This record gives sequence, C-alpha cells and structure tokens, in this order.
Amino acid sequence: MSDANAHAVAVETTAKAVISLEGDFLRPLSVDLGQFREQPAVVADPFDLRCYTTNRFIRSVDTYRGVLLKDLILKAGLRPEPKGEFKRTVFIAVAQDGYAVTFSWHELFNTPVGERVIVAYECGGRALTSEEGVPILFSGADILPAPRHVKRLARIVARVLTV
Ligand SMILES: Nc1nc2c(c(=O)[nH]1)N[C@H]1C(S)=C(S)[C@@H](COP(=O)(O)O)O[C@H]1N2
Ligand SMILES: [Mo]
Repeated sequence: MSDANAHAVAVETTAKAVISLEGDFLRPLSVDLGQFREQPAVVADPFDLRCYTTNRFIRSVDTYRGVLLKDLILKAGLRPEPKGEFKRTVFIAVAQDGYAVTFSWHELFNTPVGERVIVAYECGGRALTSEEGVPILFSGADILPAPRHVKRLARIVARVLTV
C-alpha cells in the first residue's frame, strides 16, 4: 500500500470510531472521531508509558492530539436537577475489550487533572490507527500513565452515585 493509501485508510478508520455517552447524561449521544475535528484540539506532552502494577516501562509515546473528555461530557450535558447532584457523578470510560477506568466529576471539572484528560486521535502528527488503539483515552496528569491510557475507547458511562 502506498503512503497516501495508508493515510486514507487511517483517516477512514478514525472517522468510523464511535464513542457513546450513556447513563446519567442529559442527552445521551454518540460521537464519531470525524466530528471531533469540529471541537477545539488539545495537545499532550510526550511521555513514557509505564504500568502501575509492575512499574514496567512499556514505551515512549510522542505528542497526542485529541479533544478534552470534559468537552465531550459537556456536549451530552449533566442533569441540573436535583440541584448540585451532578457533582456526585462518576464517569466510567470503557474500552471495547471491557477494560474500564473511572473519573470523578470533581477530578475532571475542579482539578488540574481534567485539563489533561484527552481522547486522542493523532500521535506525532499522524492519525492513530486501529492497531494502535484509536481512540485512546489518556490522562496526562497521572503519576503512572498506563492504567488510564485506555486503548479502543468505546463508551463513557455516567453514574450519579447515591450514599
Ligand atoms: N483497552 C485496554 N487498554 C489498556 C489495558 C487493557 O487491558 N485494555 N491495559 C492497561 C494497562 S494496565 C497497561 S500496563 C497498558 C499496557 O499497554 P500495551 O498493551 O500497549 O502494552 O495498557 C493499558 N490500557
Ligand atoms: Mo498495567
């Protein structure tokens, strides 16, 4: 395959990747990565992927480009009533293989962590392929990046917790 064809296939694959926002959202919805390009892009710093459980160095990762998870959540919206209840929301990011990680509303909207949680569709200036795991959710402020480096992100599930 020529470089141009490979690029076209990568762009095609990227456009087809769909993420659904489900659960306790105001407007549950699906977005495809094509639509991502309509949102402001954010860029992450290069980093070393390292496993939390074993501290194993996996590989160095170049600059990701993507959209903020916060911006996707704001598109789907959170319910304003009962008053203030949205602050008890937990977001579960689920991959195609069932791997899942959590974020709290406060963490995303009221700490610097949220400024660096992105859903990436490009790395080092080229489109991520399905083999590389597009779309990749990445939490850039984490101490050990691998656990919240979720390949093949499929769903964001919102749950308002009760006590
Ligand atoms: N979809 C998905 N993403 C995942 C995981 C997984 O099992 N599924 N494991 C995480 C963990 S714990 C690690 S250490 C790294 C492993 O990265 P690698 O599969 O690229 O070597 O992926 C992270 N992202
Ligand atoms: Mo890991």
